[in-house]
Amino acid sequence: MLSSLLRTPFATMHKRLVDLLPETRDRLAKIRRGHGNKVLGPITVEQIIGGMRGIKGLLTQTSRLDAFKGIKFRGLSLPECQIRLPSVRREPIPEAMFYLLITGEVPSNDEAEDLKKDIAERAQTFPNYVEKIVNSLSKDLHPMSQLSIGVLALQNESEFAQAIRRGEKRGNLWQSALEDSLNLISRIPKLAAMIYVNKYRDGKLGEIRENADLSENFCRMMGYHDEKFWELMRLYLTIHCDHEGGNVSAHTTHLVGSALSDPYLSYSAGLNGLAGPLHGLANQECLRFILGMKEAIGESPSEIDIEKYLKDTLAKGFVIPGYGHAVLRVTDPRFVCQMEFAQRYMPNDVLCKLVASLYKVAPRVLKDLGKVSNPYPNVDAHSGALLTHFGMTEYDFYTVLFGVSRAIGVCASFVWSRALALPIIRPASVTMENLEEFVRKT
Ligand code: AMX
Repeated sequence: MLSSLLRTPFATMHKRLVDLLPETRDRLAKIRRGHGNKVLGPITVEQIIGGMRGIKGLLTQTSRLDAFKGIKFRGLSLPECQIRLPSVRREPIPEAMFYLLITGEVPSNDEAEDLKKDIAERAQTFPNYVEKIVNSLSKDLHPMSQLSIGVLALQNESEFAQAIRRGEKRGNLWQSALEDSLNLISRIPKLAAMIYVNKYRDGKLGEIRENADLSENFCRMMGYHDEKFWELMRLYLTIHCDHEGGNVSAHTTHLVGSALSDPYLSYSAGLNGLAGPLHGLANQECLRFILGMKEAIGESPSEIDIEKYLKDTLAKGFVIPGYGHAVLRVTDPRFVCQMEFAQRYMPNDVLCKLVASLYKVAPRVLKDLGKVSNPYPNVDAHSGALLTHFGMTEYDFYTVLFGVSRAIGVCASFVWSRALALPIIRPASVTMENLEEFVRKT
């Protein structure tokens, strides 16, 4: 069975995973056997009502989010990833990130290159029937709805679903999960590019190159030929790929996958969560907000003008998009990376300067509200200004870019969830009467 799935191009990553499996399974079994009944933390009534904030209830191998240090991918911070992962210029190629998330190891250039070729090759084979479905969708349909439909349509290709049908042992399901994951990660850029050219261009896809990385090919398909834009997309695809297990898109994918739904069914569900304005959709809202601010108070407003604009926005009952986070309590390192990118490549860009000016004022205004847990910018506060610089102004498409990236992280987690044979997720819930009874007794 294993040999039939050992395709030469990604044999290194696959073989490494095969090596890592017994020891990782053993580590988990030891924890479970020896310490399964130990208590990791209490659960408060507030956490039950308040979106389970801070409850540790998920096992996620690929990344961990620290409230003060930000995201670490397999123990590596973003700047460490930028230094250590194979890149074209400075930003890591997305394939290297997937290798890291899957194996926990930094790939050599050759290993990253193998995976890059495999992904480019898989991208060439896109099912015709899915193309027809996507091309038949109304241009008015939000790009995220189109993306979710497209991923769902790809499900017909699922090797995982076939493995389930033929009664494959649970312990072997990671193999077809990896196969589906590689296909999904390879094909989702084309799906996204089709949505882009159908909705905003003439419907014609650019050609992809066998020796190009996922970022370059994605940009080419959408009709972007500026190498700096490819580099921005590398940054974009790397920083958005994973944010531990509890965020809505990762959590949903994991939850649906725990029912042994295949990666396509699971990620289509995850995308629907990503499309929410408090999660991934915030990136389109951020650019709308910056443009609105520019229109209202000009290109280089004073701090007093910005403060007034923010206060007016809040008074109307709107949030400041791109600010705040459920876990982070500092400026998101993913925002910092993007600010550095702007300073390096486009120091005089008007929108990027506005983003920087907003950063000087918004934390103070949000702090003054007295209720905001984190008044600092998150990943979404900057990306729209960078994309607009290169001509990608269609902000209702931005969450699709997030969706292309997030596939990398959630698929790596999906593979590990099946490799560790994690069970179906089924937490318990309480009624309001249960809570009232509990508080009466305590
Ligand atoms: N502007 C205005 N008010 C904000 C705010 C913001 N940026 N961030 C938080 N608040 C408010 C909340 O609405 C809440 O008000 P309420 O008590 O009247 O309902 C209060 O502050 C406390 O919320 P919190 O504990 O600070 O945040 P949270 O963990 O409940 O929610 C988040 C986190 C991200 C949803 C929230 O900060 C927010 O709505 N931010 C703006 C939208 C955004 O940028 N989302 C993207 C997040 C990153 C991502 O997933 N892509």
